[in-house]
Amino acid sequence: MPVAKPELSDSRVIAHVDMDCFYVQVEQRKQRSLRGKPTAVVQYNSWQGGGLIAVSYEARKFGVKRSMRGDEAKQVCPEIHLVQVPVARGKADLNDYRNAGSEVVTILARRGRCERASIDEVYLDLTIAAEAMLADNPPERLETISEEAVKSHILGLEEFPVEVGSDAREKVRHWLTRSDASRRDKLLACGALVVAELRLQVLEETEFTCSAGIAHNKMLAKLASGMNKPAQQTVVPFSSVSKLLGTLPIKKMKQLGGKLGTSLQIDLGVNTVGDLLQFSEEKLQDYYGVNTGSWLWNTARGINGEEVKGRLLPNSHGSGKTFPGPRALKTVANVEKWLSELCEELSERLQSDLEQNKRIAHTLTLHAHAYKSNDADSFKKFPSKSCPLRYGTSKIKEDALSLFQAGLREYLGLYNVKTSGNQNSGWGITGLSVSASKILAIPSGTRSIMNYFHSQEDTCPQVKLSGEKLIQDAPLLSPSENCLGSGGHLTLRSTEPRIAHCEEDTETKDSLPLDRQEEDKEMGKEKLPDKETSICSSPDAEVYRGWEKDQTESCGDYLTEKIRDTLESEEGKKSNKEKGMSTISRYFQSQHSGSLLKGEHASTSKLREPFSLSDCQSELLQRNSLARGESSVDAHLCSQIKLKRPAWSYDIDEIDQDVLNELPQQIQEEVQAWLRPQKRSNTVKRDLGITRYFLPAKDK
Ligand code: DCP
Repeated sequence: MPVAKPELSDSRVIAHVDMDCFYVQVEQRKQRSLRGKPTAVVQYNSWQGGGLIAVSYEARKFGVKRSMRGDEAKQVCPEIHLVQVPVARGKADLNDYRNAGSEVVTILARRGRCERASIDEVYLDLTIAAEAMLADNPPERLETISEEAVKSHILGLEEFPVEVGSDAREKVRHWLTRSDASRRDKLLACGALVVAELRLQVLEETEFTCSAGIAHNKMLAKLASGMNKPAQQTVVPFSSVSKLLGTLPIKKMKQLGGKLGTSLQIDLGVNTVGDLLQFSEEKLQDYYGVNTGSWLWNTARGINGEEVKGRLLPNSHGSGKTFPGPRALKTVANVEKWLSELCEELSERLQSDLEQNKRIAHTLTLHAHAYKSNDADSFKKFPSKSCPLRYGTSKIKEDALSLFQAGLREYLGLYNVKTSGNQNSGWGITGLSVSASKILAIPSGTRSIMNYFHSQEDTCPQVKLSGEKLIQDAPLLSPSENCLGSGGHLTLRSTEPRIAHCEEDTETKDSLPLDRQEEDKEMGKEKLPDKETSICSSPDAEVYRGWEKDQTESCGDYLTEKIRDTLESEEGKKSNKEKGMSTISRYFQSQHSGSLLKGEHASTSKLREPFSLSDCQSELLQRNSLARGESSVDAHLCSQIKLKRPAWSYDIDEIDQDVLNELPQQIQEEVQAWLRPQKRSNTVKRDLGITRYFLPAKDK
C-alpha cells in the first residue's frame, strides 16, 4: 500500500538510472559480434522460440516486442539474433545479470547515496554533489559543458525564455548555465552534469549504456528516466511538473498500474494523474483510506518525500520457477524435487551474501501458484507461508517443504490430513518460489549480540506473530507429519485437471515472489526494494515455527564470527581504558596461545575461533575450515570438540574464569548465556524465536 510522505525539500537532486535493454546488453558484451544487431533474449522455455524478455533497440525498430515469442519475432525481423538466458538447475540463471547490475551500482555510488531498485535500476541522491558543484564550480562559470549533458532533454524547455536561436542543444546549454535561474533549477542543472558524467563512466567501464531521469524527488526522476531512451537523460524542472502529470495516464504512475489504478478509473473516472487534482484529500481518504488517500493527493501534485535509501545490496533473495500448462506439478514428490533445486540456489546466494557482505537473512517465505481442477473455489490463492530462516541448504529445503505442505493443506481446506509423495488429488502447482528476506548486516561489533537478536525480533512483526500462530499450527506442521512417505495420505478426489497449454513461461521472472509477478508488468525485473515488504506485509503470509525443530546448521560460523567481531571491537574501544583487554585481542590473533577452555579442551586451542559454542557450531567450523582450504588437522580439531563432549555440555565451570574475566562485562554475560543454554531456556519465552534459533541443538 502506498504511504504518503511529505516532500522533504524541493531542492533535492534525485536521479533514477535505468539500463537500456539490459539483458541484451549483457549478452552482447559476452558475444561482441551481436553488438549493433537486432537481438533479443529469450526465456528458458523454448516453446515457439521462447518468450522474449529483452529486446535490443535495433530489433525494436522492426516492431519486435517483449510480448512476442521467438518465432513471431523471427517473422517480424528475420535477421534477429535470439539468445537464450543462461540456465542452471533446469531454470533461468540470472547471476550474470545480477553481477552486471552490481558493476554499474558500484560506479554510480561514487557520487551520491545510491539505492539499488531492481536488477537494472538505481536511485541516486545527488543533492550533496550538486550543492558542492554549485558552491565551488557552478555551470554558469564552466568554459565547456560536456556533450552528454548538452544532449539532455529538459521538460518544458520550450516555455523558458531563451534568446539563443532555435538549435535544441544550444537551448539546453543555455538552460544548464543560466545565471538567473532559481536555486533549485541550478541544482538540477548541476545534477544533470553529474549524471552525464556518471553515465559516461558506466559506459567506459562496463560497456553498458543507460538512461536517466533527474528531478527533485524519486517519483518524478523515475517517470523521467523512461521518457527518452536509450542512452539519454531527461531533467524535470520544478515548473514542468504539473504539465507532466496533467496528461500522464493514471496507469503509468508507479503503484497505480494495478488494482488501485483500475479503481480510480472505474470508480472515480480518473484517466490522468492530473484528473486527481479535482478531488480533495478528504474525499480520496474516504475512498481509499487515510494513507492511500493522502498519497494520491500528493501524487497528483508531484509531491513525494521518499528518501533514497542508501542500499547497494538487494533486500531479499529469491529463486522460483513456473510450471505452465501441462508442466504443472501434481505430486508432493515433484514439488519437493523442484523445491530442492530452488533452495539450493537460494542457499548459495545467501551464503555468498554472508561471506561477501556480512549479511544474514531472517525470514524464509514460500509462494506458490496453484489450481484445483474440481472446485468452484479454485480461484482461491495458495497462501504464502513464512518462517524464520535457518542457514544450511538441507534446513532450507526441509523448512520450505514444510511451508509448502502447510500452504497446501490450507489451500485444500484439509487441516487434518497428511500429504504424501505421489498422491495426485486434483491440484496442480504452476509456480513455486522461495525467498529470503529481512536481510540485515551483522553489526560491526559495538552492539551486544543478544541485543542484536532481540532487536531483530522487534523489527519483524511477522516473526512476532509466529508464537500465537504456531501454537495452533504446531501439531499440524510437526516435522514427522511432514515427512514424505510417512504413510499419511491426502484423501482427495483424483481428477486430472483440464488446463490451458502454453501459458507464458516466466522462468526468468523467478526472483519475484509469484504474487507480485502477476501484478507487475515488469515481471522479469528483480524488484529488490519491495520484495521484503511484499513478503512481510502480505496478508497471506503466515508464520510457521519451523525453527522449533533442531537448530544445527550454519548458525555457528556466523555467530562465532559475530562474537569475535564484537570482542575485537569492544577490545579496541576500551583498550586505552581497561587494563588487560589486549590479552584477549592477542588471544584471538594467536593460533597457538593459551586456551579459553581447560583440560581436554585446551587441545583445541589451535582453532581460529575463540571458543566453540555448541556441537553444531563445531561441525560448522570443521566444514568451514575445510571449505576454506585449511588443513584437515584444524578441521579435525574442530570435530574433536564434538566427539569429546556431549551436546549441551558446556558449563561455565569449564571455562577459565581468568580469561573470561577479561572480557567486557556485557560480553561475559552473553558468553555465559551461550554456554549454558539449558539454564537459560527456562527464562526465555517460547516466542523469542530468533534468540532461540541460534542456540545449540540437542542430540537427537
Ligand atoms: N525482464 C524480464 N522479464 C520481463 C521484463 C524484464 O526478464 N517481463 C528483464 C529483462 C530486461 C530487464 O529485466 O532486460 C530489465 O527490464 P526493463 O523493463 O528495464 O527493460 P529493458 O532494460 O530490457 O529495456 P528498456 O531499455 O526499455 O528499459
